[in-house]
Amino acid sequence: MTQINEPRRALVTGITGQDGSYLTELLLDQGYEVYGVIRHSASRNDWRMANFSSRVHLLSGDLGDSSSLVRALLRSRPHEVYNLAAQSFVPTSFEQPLQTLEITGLGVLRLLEALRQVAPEARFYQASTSEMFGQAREMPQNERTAFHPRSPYGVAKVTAHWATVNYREAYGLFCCSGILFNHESPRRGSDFVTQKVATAAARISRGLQSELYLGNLDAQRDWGHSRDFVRAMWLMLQQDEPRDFVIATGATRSVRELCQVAFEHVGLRADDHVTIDPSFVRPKEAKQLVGDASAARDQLGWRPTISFDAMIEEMVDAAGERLDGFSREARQGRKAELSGS
Ligand code: NAP
Ligand code: F7E
Repeated sequence: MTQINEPRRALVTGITGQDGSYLTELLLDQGYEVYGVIRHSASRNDWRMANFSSRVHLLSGDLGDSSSLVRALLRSRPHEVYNLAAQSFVPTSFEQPLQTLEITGLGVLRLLEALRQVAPEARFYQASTSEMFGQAREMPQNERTAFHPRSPYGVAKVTAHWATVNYREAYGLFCCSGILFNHESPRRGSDFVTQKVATAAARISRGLQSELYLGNLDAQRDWGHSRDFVRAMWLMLQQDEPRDFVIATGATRSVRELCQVAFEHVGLRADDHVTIDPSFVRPKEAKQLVGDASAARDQLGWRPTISFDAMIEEMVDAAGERLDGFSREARQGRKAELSGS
């Protein structure tokens, strides 16, 4: 039972990822006690948690292991559960379709079943995705648009999405699915196209490389900022009734335009450096995705605040700062070696 003045507790899976880190910062700012599920890793993978790692409780767990999920729920006794964990890179889902379905799809069913059994009062957020629309039947896509996933990742997320809807309808759990379009930040993983382009622009401007190899330059995405999008996750769990929302900016840009913005920011021309490499072209993909987030605007009062250009420029600057930091460290290391200290 919740005591007066007892802090709200949130359990976050995927806390080491991009969204997990921004969401945790938001929850801590709101006074939550935050528990994060982390899986074992041979080498440390906690750089995104640098701002808050001493302020959260970390619990060992994996979406492949039901017993660890039950334990995490029993130990955290959460009021809110945010499921952000997934194998989230689309090309890997073509190479490892079964593992992707196991974690990104069935893993969610494991967590929902654990929730139903040991924490049925907790509110649950599922990280659904615009990749479920895939070959979209209409533009823009909203909460009623039919799904037609174009990748094993999309298929796994559709499984998870319907499992979330089913646990809401069948058991009356407070389960919400946020259908989020692409969102990025300086904390984006290095293989996603925005981070790949931002890092290359920063490296090329410093003379560290000369070419950037990409796949489909004509693909169009609706790109927002992770910091804006995690706010929508939290808002969904504060409503009186659970329901699903599309979260998007409503504007699309092509990969080609992304390159132009990033390279212009460092005084270069993208055309002089970008080369197409067919190995980065996917077997099948969603060519254009654009979201209609009017339900989120009307019911949650949610709006994106960071523009595409500002976000890409922030990413290029952050990539540059990381590079300069590395070279400063390397110089200091070499100096220390030479002086024998
Ligand atoms: P991300 O950076 O790839 O983070 C994924 C997180 O999942 C990491 O913390 C990872 O842990 C964890 N994870 C992977 N496999 C796991 C497993 N078997 N058990 C437990 N944890 C596991 O993803 P993101 O960009 O923050 O996205 C967050 C969620 O939103 C994901 O579910 C993604 O599919 C979904 N989504 C993302 C976008 C987007 O544009 N960013 C759009 C729509 C939906 P490690 O650090 O140990 O690898
Ligand atoms: O690709 C094209 C590529 O890998 C974006 C994940 O967070 O958002 C993300 O999935 C576009 C695609 O993201 C390269 O073909 C061209 O059209 O950054 P991405 P994604 O596949 O859209 C959704 C909403 C999620 O849910 C996912 O978890 O860029 N593209 N050339 C390239 N993409 C990559 N990665 N690398 C290239 O060289």
